[in-house]
Amino acid sequence: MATYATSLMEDVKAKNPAEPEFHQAVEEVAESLELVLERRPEYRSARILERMIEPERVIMFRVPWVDDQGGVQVNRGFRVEMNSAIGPYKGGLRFHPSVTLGMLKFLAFEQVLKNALTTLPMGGGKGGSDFDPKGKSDGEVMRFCQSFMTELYRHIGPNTDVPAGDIGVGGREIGFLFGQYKRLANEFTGVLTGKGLNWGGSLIRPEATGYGSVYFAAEMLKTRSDTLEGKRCLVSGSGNVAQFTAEKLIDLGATVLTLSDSAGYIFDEEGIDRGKLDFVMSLKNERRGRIKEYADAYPSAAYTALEAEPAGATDPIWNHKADCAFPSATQNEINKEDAQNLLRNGVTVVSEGANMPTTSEGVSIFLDAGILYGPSKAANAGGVAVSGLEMAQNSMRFNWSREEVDQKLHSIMIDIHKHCVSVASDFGTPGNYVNGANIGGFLKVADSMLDQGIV
Ligand code: NDP
Ligand code: 2IT
Repeated sequence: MATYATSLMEDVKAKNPAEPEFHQAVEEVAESLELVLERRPEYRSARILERMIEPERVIMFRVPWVDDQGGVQVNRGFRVEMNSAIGPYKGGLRFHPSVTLGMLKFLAFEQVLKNALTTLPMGGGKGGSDFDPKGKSDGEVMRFCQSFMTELYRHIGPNTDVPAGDIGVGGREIGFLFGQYKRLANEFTGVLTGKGLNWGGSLIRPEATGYGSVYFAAEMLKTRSDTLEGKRCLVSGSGNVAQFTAEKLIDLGATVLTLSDSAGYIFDEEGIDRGKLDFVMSLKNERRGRIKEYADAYPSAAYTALEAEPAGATDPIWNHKADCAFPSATQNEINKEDAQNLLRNGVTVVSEGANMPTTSEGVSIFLDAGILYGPSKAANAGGVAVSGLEMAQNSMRFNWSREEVDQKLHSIMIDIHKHCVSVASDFGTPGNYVNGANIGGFLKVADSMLDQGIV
């Protein structure tokens, strides 16, 4: 690691102890920026990166609620308002027991650069809670969301900070959060994205992250005169991103072999077709069941439980013969050995639907091998891009059709890809989408910060 990144990382670790995911995210960007800071020393003297890694504001609050047995529960709520240089803070809310301040700082930092890449005017933020929606009744989820919003509402607004969904926060949760915001603020505004279609949501927002990740993979393949048709694809997760990644892959003639949840994964040698995907959508979104049930319903599939695996162990989902991988569950789900397994099994395309799903060692392995590796802040930017389009539609008090939003999403993903390719080449690392995304996102935010003075 070069000098500037090394000394920056020493400070980051001393100042932000016990936040390993945040360190990982900053380190990757700092390494890409060595190339930029040599050429543009004014960023260094203005301490742009040092400012960018310090959240503009962090809100941390108590979220008390009453469970179905009448017991009092207490969770912790957060909103990290990271950077507003190019627009209002924008980014999802994650409800998962693993949520900590450090986890959300990593996600908020990534979001700042990702949002800059979308070409739309959005700053970056992230929030959430250590609340686990799994196994909770609708009433419990509603009471939790109402309590969460009772504090959060005073910090957000359509021109200030616009949250959305992430792990554990989908249409149901956004509905409860929006209802409580409206009641407290006495305003009907586009303060959240991912809303229902009847009350200000955008068509294609549920599909956007998964579709976008597939569009990005298709653009990468185009640089090698290839397409997704007939490709064997490994997809992890079975939530929002995984479902619509699978849907678009099926539409484009690829074969989807796997899906997973935190308990295990299914491998279907015959491929997951439209009918089987409908089963998964109803299983996950309506019955809120486990992916294991897929193997009970379809004998062509084998289920492997992961419960006994220690954290950081090799994940067998990445050890099948395939052409493409779409990690769409969570951070660091591909470690060094998983990356090696993917290469050994013939994978030449990785498009990251999840945020930072590959460890630093895994990323180096992909880059050294010269495969088509689309890092999350570029490949999964379609979700927040359509959130930006939802904000635009709310401001206009008008809705675009499904075709119009999908076409805009597609052209945004093409532009992000093109921008990554051109920035990576400008900085002497052609084909390196990590540098392309990190530098491309950074430059827009950095120049805006320079214009706005020391703030
Ligand atoms: P969902 O909650 O809809 O689905 C998450 C899926 O990942 C579930 O299958 C879940 O399994 C699995 N998962 C979550 N945490 C873990 C874990 N610690 N270990 C193993 N499996 C896990 O979330 P999304 O699909 O929205 O998000 C998936 C990823 O995509 C996240 O990294 C998110 O940050 C990222 N992302 C999401 C966007 C969006 O628009 N929703 C936009 C851009 C990125 P289980 O149900 O068992 O927990
Ligand atoms: O990580 C992400 O980009 C998201 N969870 C979506 C954020 C958004 O505001 O739509």
